[in-house]
Amino acid sequence: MYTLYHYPYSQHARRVVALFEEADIEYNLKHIAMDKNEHASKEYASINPNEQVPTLIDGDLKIHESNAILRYVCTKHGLSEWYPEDLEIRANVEQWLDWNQCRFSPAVVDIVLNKVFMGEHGDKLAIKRGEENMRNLIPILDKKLEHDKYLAGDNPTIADISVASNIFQLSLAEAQPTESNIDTWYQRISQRTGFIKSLPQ
Ligand SMILES: N[C@@H](CCC(=O)N[C@@H](CS)C(=O)NCC(=O)O)C(=O)O
Repeated sequence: MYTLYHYPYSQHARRVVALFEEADIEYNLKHIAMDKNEHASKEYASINPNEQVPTLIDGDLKIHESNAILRYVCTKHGLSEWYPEDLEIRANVEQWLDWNQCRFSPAVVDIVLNKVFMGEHGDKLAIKRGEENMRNLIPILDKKLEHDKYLAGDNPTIADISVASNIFQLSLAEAQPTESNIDTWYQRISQRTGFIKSLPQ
């Protein structure tokens, strides 16, 4: 059975839980107490040298990088509904997975880490940088969803799970986008059972 090193307030870890739940795949969670700096312990660094959650263990295989984990699980279980094989649809899934990691995530982390988790030690300049970047990023996402139900077309994929995990994260800082296309899409994806089960209790 899979073991997932996890922290409930990690959007990167939650997106893997959401996929497991959606696909009805069994898994064990190992809680890494990030609030107690457990991710920076020697023991955990030997599992994930980046000192980050999530890490997936599948037998002798250890994988970090949440989107790589999503792709691995889909490929291993043939979850073509979540990771479509059609080349054009797949290209869109890849595009939004990478957009989420390279463009959206840094802005989300700037805002949520510094506003919520760092408390009074939060970096005000990082919050400002995150908010400025968000002003460019949110219209890109909103426009994409103007005519499409989901990020890669008519059906939800791991790209939606991945990006939606960051939208929930923004809600922790009361910074969730209110644009109508994003809101309509987020209502769809966030009402799915797997997504709900991934949320912090
Ligand atoms: N690119 C990584 C990012 C993982 C990540 O940033 N995890 C955060 C929690 S949401 C973490 O462990 N942060 C601790 C740190 O960077 O020191 C992924 O997608 O898995």
